[in-house]
Amino acid sequence: MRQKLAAGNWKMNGTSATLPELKALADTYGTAGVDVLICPPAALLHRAAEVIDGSAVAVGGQDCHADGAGAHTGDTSAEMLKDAGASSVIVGHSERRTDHNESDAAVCAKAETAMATGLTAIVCLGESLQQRDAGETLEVIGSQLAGSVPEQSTGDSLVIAYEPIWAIGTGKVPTLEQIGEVHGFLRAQLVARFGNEVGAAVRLLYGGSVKPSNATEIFAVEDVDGALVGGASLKATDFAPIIAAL
Ligand code: G2H
Repeated sequence: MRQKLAAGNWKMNGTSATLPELKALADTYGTAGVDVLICPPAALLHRAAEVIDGSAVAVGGQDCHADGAGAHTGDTSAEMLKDAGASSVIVGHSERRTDHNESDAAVCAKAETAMATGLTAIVCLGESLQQRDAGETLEVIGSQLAGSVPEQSTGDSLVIAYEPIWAIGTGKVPTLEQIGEVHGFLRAQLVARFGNEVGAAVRLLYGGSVKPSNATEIFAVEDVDGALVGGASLKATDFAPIIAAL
């Protein structure tokens, strides 16, 4: 039985003034059977970890470098995230793949380092609208999965987030059939590559314009084990009903 996961990605939003939203969430949430994770910007992580201390809410990073340490100005290592209190890190979000030209191999290297450091890697995948319209969705997703997910992945160290690029921050959401098709494909690919036990244990999140109003129907789709939520994770009053829908 896979534990449901509601993961919030604050992206480059939030300041110390946003931390009371996290406090409100931490004070309210500890639902049995549901993991709650917030990934604030790296500069806020330490303070966010203090805010959630003793609660059922966890914090994570939004990216890490593939190297353990070194001359990489502006980057953050997996060890630093862990030291600041993170349990997980998002890697390969489409905004990083686009803004920083991250390839599947680069994402895989980051995920490997995260796992070796003891963090759960939340590996993001997703097709563009052009690729969907061309009927290439499963081919693209299969290729990203093969290239971005490390060989040593386990049911605990790996989470996959399916985020169609055209649904991110746009208010557009795939049909439930489209979500189900991709999640079913991902599950089958994971089982084929890692075997039944690991393949069945990896959690598959849907991400892209998840809101309180659409969460219930999305979570009812087979093999959707939770969500990676952007905009609607910034306010406790938006994120709480999404958690409750799981
Ligand atoms: C997709 C998602 C969070 P939003 O990027 O990862 O953002 O929910 O704002 O579409």
